Amino acid sequence: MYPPSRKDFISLTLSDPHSHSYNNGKHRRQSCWRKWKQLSRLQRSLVLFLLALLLILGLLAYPSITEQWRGLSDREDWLELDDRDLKAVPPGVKPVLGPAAAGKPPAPVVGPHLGPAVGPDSVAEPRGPNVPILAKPPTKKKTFSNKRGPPSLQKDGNVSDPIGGEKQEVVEDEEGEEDDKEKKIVSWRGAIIEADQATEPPPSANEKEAAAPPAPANPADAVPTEVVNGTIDRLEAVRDAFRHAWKGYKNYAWGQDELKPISKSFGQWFGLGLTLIDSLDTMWIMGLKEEFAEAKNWVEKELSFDKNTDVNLFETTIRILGGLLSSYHLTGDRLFLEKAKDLGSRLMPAFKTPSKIPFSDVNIGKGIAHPPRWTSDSTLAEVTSIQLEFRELSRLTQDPQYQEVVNEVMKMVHKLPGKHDGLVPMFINTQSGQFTHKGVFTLGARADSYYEYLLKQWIQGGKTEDDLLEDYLQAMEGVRKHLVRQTGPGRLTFIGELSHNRFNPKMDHLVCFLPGTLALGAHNGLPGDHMDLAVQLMETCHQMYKQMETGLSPEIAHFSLQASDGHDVIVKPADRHNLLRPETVESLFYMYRFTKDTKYKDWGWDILQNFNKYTKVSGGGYTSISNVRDPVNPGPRDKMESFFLGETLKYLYLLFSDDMELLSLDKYVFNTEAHPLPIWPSPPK
Ligand code: DMJ
Repeated sequence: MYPPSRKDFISLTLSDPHSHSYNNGKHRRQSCWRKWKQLSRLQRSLVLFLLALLLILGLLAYPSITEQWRGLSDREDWLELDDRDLKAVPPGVKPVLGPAAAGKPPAPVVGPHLGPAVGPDSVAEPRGPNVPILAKPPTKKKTFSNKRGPPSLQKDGNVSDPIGGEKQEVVEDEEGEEDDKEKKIVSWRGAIIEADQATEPPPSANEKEAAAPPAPANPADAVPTEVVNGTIDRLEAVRDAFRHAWKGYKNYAWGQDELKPISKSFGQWFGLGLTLIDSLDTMWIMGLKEEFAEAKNWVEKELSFDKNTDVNLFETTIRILGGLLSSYHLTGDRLFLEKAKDLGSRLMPAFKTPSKIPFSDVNIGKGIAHPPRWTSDSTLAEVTSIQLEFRELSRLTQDPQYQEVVNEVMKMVHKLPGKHDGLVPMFINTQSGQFTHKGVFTLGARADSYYEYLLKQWIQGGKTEDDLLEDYLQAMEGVRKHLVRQTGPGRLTFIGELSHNRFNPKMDHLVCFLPGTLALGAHNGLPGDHMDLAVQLMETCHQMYKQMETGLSPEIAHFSLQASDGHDVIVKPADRHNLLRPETVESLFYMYRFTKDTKYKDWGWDILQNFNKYTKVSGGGYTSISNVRDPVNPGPRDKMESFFLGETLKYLYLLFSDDMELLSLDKYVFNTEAHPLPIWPSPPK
């Protein structure tokens, strides 16, 4: 005998009729069967009919029950998806820069990115009618409060408890609002961007993971926004960034050299309104008329060069003289030319040296120039990157003195011994006129714009000055021969440095001007392989951003030469800062103009977003940061360099514009501070 394993089992097992052991269940089943046998045939048929009827009714009711059940489980899936998506959304608004960094409560943030005002309680609506907003889930989740575990484990008590239940509803509603905020996200080229991602806070520690760019929740949302909206939104995003930067400058540093956006104060360098003048032509190009008018008014009423102040010849030339000349060309307003003339004449004493190689500093009030206190050397890039501006000043004023002094410098450098296949040392002595500190060759700090201005002077002058072209071509050959290498892991092409015949795989972010310059040369008829190198270097500069946790480049990158090394880009602790520099976006602009490859726009767009994410300061302004490897605490440095407005944002704007006639590269040449100057008309033959 096999006893039933469970007492409530409907057993069909026949028991052993000979068994005498006591079994109550068996006994009951036997008496049921006996009773069934005692029923008449009619009674048995009736019972069977009723059972069959019950079965049919049960089957008919099944779909609606399962439907209800499926509905419930679907929504639960939905909620899970919702949670996942929320994790993927970049962190919300929790300002840490600005007042918050100083332990003060965060002020509402003005979001320049996709809407006018974004704060903890407001979310910017994306511009344009067609910006896709991800489908919004139902906000009330209280029907499914079991997502939070059994009622007994819920903080606010059992949901069936009317008091606890009410409390629960309030909590759920608040969360619904939270969800609303978080789900206002737009998709842009496959990346999901929170509508107010343009706000400055880096993510908090536990949000770090969420800061990684998420995959779109819905493939339909991966449609590139550019296709949907056209380029206008990107242009507007740059304008917004400019307005935000300008707001900080206007509120806390008006008429001063540089904004300190965290402390809401300013820093002085020359005391000449550096940021204001550096920004003039950017505002004009962006069509920011009101801002331009206010700034012009300041130039007219407040700007005076009759000041007992020491200025750096190079910086003052490229930022202020260049800014004034460019503003004159764009507006036709002679105010700017008069100011440029005044400044140019005050800089001239710098050239009164035994060698005619200018001193680095000049007191524009007293008319006295001098080298830095510790040396009589000048930096090579500084004395060879003032030519575009001085030459143009001569052309405009019909006064040859400016052109003569800078041409003399170029002639001397052209003839000077000590170059290495066209590569130049970093210093030149103002007494002897000779190179000093020989043996170190770089395309980074102290030498960079020497190479840039060889090509650009040649273009400015109508491609007639052969010495400039010769020096440029020779130098690019020297670069190829001595400084170009590829990384081991990812075969990235980079430009290293040479120090007494030892190669150092180190590249300043400053070197990222080179892809743009090489492309400009190729566009002007120089060898096609210059363009090939430009394409490769552009990729590397892009990777210098992409491989960082903040998506922003360090000031200096080192590169791995061994294939076994894990990473292409290595950043030393002292080099992790980012000063909002323009060189990469500058090159992206040239590359897009000459190739029309939209990936360059996309790379620039990523950079703008990361500037917005990690360097934007509430209350106005952007700040340089100390650590591009730490998205949680990038370390705001409390300084907005004037070139962020003069160059970085201008190049981003021009990159996103498809108007090739907006500062056509066949009509203008940009100085090294992004101030466009006209290419001279060819002399009549
Ligand atoms: C600018 O002032 C100029 O572009 C200069 O040639 C290099 N340094 C800064 C920007 O990084």
